[in-house]
Amino acid sequence: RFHPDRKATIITAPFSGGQPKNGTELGPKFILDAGFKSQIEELGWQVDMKHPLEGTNYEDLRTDEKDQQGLKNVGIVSDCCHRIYKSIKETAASGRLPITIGGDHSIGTGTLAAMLEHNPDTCVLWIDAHADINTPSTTESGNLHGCPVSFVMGLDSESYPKEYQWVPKVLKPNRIAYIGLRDVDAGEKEILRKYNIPAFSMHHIDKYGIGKVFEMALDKINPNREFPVHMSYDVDAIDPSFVPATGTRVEGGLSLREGLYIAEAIAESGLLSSLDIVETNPLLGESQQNVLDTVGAACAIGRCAMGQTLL
Ligand code: 5AB
Ligand code: MN
Ligand code: MN
Ligand code: MN
Repeated sequence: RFHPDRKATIITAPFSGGQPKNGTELGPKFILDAGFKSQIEELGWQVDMKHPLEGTNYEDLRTDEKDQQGLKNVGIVSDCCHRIYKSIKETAASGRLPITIGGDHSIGTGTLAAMLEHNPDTCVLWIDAHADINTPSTTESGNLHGCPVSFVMGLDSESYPKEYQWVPKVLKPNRIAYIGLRDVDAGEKEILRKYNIPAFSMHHIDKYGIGKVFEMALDKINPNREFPVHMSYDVDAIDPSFVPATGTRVEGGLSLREGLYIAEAIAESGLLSSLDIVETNPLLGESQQNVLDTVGAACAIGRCAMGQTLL
């Protein structure tokens, strides 16, 4: 419904500065080498590409040191997010659907900021084993891929480093829902409870089934099915037996079918306005097959979200 003329832009985000493992920056290359662009074109989309991080050397700058506040790599994460933000804003303004392929999930700050400024009614489905809503005060790891949601929500904003001052505080707690959660930090649980943020964990999926959970999530944030939806898909939502090559694996995740169902259901709704596919790390995984499985699942998420299985 939101993109009847089927124009999309793939935005590459080869970035690993939001977490400590090498390889996440290779996600976009592997996903593109697997044929992702032509797979989306075969579904009838006109697809172009943008590479907003071209010319940066973030990997050389990434460190494991925490700053005084306990955060890692604030400078490069903020710079990266700002580039992604500008690129997505331009893309959305030109009437195209941005598909951002990561890269680690810290880039979510850039995507959310751009899509919510583009249309403040945008609501967000965050598909993840993790809630990624730590603030600079609650994060224990200091890894900013665990914090992207809090910055755009402006939670605990007095604690934000100056590098993040550009981030618009545009996301309301009643406009985001989670699906797939199973590893949520104590501080994050407090935030989810305090702001009454709809969060569907693996427990809910077992209890109600994925079809019902998807509807329940949309009922919370988009009851009349009238607002555009940004779907931020962390591949670690899916069980590591299907998606092994990712940096923060958590057992007991979505089956591959459940994971793809979510993407199919958002396509079916016609509400998708932008998509992130993040946290593929081709250097992890024990075998070549592990990497192929993970890259294959990342591509399949994209195809399903763009309408592959609609009849
Ligand atoms: B991901 C953890 N909550 O803050 C933290 O992969 C994990 O983007 C964050 O979902 C995982 O470091 C971030 C323990
Ligand atoms: Mn995750
Ligand atoms: Mn994540
Ligand atoms: Mn992860």
